[in-house]
Amino acid sequence: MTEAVPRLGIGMVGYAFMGVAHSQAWRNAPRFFDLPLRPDMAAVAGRDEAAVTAAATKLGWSSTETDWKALVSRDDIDLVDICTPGDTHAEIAIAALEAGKHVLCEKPLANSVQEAEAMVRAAESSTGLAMVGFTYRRVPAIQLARTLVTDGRIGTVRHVRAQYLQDWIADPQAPLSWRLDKQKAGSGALGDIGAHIVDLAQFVTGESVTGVSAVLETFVKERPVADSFGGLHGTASGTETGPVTVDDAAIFLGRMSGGGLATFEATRFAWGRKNAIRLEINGSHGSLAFDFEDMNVLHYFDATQPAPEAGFRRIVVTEPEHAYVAAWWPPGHGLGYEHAFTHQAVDLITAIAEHRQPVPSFADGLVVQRVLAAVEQSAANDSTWTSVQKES
Ligand code: 4PW
Repeated sequence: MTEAVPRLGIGMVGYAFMGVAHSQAWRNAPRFFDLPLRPDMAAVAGRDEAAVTAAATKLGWSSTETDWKALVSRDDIDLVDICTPGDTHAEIAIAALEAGKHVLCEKPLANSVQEAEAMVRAAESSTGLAMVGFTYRRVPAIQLARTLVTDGRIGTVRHVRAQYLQDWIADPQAPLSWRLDKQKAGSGALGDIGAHIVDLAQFVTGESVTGVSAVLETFVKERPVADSFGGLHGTASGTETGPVTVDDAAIFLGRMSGGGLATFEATRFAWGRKNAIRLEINGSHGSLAFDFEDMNVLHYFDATQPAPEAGFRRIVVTEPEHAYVAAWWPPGHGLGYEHAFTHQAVDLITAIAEHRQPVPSFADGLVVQRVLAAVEQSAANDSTWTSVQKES
């Protein structure tokens, strides 16, 4: 008789867009991967009792709490999954870590460097393990890009060209959401999507961003107040408007620790670009190019090949040898947005079972937070070159 797989009680705080994505990950991870621990979707927390009860039924959670503190103190919860806006990350994560729980926290880690530092300290002194949700690392083509860079297949990194382009507020009538409120979100396109491309640039190259020169802009300063929201889109039937208190777009130059130069562009005003996360890296003897809107593909140029036959190769990253793919479908059948969340759950569960630090850690989240802070500081000082704070 085989031993039963030990249980890992999950408690999730928040159940909107990210909560839905995380819920499907906890549900699907044990159905496709052989896991050392069985995630048990024990409880979901939200302030509105009727809404959280409906979400629990729809998403597959066994019980509900209307106070996240009650969820954090439950004995049947081993891991607290934070899917709330950034202004609550630090308080919930620190309380959970102090209670000895493991934590998965959505990105960006916090709304300020100070909060992120406190979260790192809490993680260091807890028996719980902590991870930040830079989910796009778990796209198989991104994993392949990192492997090719690590294996020296493009040589020394000269250029990183990173863009995260969306268009969901390009229409000035698109209503306000918490993502446009500095109090809640910390920043706008910078933290919400710019954080991802900073993390991806650092993850794929294995280097860090050491300094930046930045501009931030808010194109539409006043928007309709929303009646309701689903995903990124809301509806507004009234005439009331309110201020946008974050950046709509963030553009910055950076220097990489290996000597290369980087450009970053994060905007929600790129009509037609829905979730275009584009990363192109030029090395001393090759290049890589990725676009999330064609997420199962990585383009690779090998400059060591004879020029007449050295074109960009289009690698379809759906072979069983590629990261995570063997658990899913036959070659060519492809993965989507949600699979990266499932991979994130798999990697976290495995790290917990093996008692090792999951990545990206809260310390990795702090590194990104410091880049975001340097960008804001530079933009506030007429794009003055600003060094990214090193570890203290
Ligand atoms: O992955 C992205 C997020 O980090 C999503 O597409 C939306 O933009 C929601 O928040 C950010």
